[in-house]
Amino acid sequence: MTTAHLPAAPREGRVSIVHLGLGAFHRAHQAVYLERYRQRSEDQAWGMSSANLRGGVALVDALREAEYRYHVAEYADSDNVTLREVGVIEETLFSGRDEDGHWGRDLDALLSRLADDAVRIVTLTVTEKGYFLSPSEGSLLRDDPQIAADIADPQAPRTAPGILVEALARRRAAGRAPFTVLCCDNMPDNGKRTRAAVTQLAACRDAALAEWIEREVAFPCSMVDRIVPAMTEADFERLKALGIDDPNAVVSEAFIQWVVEDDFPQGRPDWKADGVEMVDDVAPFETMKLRMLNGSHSLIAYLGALGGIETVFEAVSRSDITALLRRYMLSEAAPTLSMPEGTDLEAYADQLLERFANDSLRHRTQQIAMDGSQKLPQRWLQGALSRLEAGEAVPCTALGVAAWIRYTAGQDLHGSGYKVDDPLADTFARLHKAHGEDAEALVTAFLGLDSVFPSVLAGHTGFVESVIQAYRQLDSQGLDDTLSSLNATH
Ligand code: NAI
Ligand code: CS2
Repeated sequence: MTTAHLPAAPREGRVSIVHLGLGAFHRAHQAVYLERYRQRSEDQAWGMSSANLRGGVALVDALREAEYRYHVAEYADSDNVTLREVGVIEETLFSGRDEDGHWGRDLDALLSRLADDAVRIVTLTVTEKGYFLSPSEGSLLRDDPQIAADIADPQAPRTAPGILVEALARRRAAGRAPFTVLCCDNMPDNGKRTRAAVTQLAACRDAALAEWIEREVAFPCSMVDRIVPAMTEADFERLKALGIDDPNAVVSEAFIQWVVEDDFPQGRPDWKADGVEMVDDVAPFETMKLRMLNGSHSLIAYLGALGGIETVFEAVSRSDITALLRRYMLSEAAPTLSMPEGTDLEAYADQLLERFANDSLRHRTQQIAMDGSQKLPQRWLQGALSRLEAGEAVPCTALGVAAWIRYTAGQDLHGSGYKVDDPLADTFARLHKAHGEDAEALVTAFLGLDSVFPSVLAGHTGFVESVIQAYRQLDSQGLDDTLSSLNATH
């Protein structure tokens, strides 16, 4: 085992970036890029304040306790790990609901921080559902109880869009320039979507504020990539054996990527030398990553969870699953992409399979299976639609959709139960109860969920038929037979 130790940069930075969504990914991605920057630059203008708006209070407090230093264990493979100490977070805040049901413990501090002149960028990783947009149409979910609460009481916001609107309103009232909003969640056009959520919410409060935001605030899009699974007890033990006893540590792969649209009117760290790719248009990279990496991940997640396969690594150690993934990537995802000249999508697919095979990551299929209603449109459905419109079949995607529907029943193919974690979980339970064993009625009802499935897809007879057939086969013959008959058709 080769272990490299990288201590954090000794200097203190000034808080000029606020991050919303202090989860595992933020600690191993945006914070690591800034740590790399601080390691090599004399510039002390860039430090971070990181906040949780929902859940994660224990991490906020534990990081405070640890004086905001923690470790990222970056595994190239099981023999090579870099233990990186990160020290760019200067403050952690929690504005969510505490154990007694009270909201907004550090909300005032967060809003004051966001209104501070020194703050120039706000980054976000609040998961796809944290923007409160309809996944298929991208319009604000005004009837969601949390958004409704932010509309009713905009000065005490609970949601990420609500916090951004209130902070921008304060800056506008004080005659300050706005900050740049940099979304780092896995969504297509993530900057544009964040802008839509923020301006639509602002318009519920003040049309002039909405116009000001539309005109003055930059929302660059970005593509982010690094596999950072939720920590397990085994991960903490593994790190202890390497001398790292750190409750705030995260494990990631060595690979890291950030492609960012260069639109930062208030400035940004000069982080190109740290590997950040600054481009004019992120869309091709984002679509490639969402359809090839995340699309494959979701196939692994639903088929794996149904088949009792616990991790991505275990899934891709099966040749029938890698055959399916390769076929999905090269025949159903790659042909839908318009990449800059010279992009080699076959090499990209090979690299992804290699990354999935990293046996140092315990990336659970159940983790990736979360929030499917928010993920399917951009990972599978938009690509499938364009293939079907071109007269091509999408058998791997149809199997994926069937597996997702079957997964939402809350019981795998061997009868073991699990919790379905999704904003639409109650709707799923209702549909399963109403249609039970009737595959045709069940699939039709699921494809009728218009916040997930575009109506053209739900009305495409060939696609609907192949989902029904895949559902029946999975349910009656199990995973192995379903995969072997699909792989035999290639
Ligand atoms: P995590 O579970 O460690 O953290 C989730 C974060 O989202 C927490 O800070 C939580 O408070 C916040 N959150 C959840 N729902 C929210 C809501 N409704 N409103 C406000 N905040 C909310 O997950 P992790 O690994 O940090 O991933 C978060 C997001 O980062 C993903 O959904 C994805 O979009 C993006 N991402 C994650 C990668 C990974 O491998 N973990 C890689 C690339 C992107
Ligand atoms: C995963 C992603 O949880 C999921 O849905 O597909 O978070 C994946 O790990 C990242 O996008 C990799 O960059």
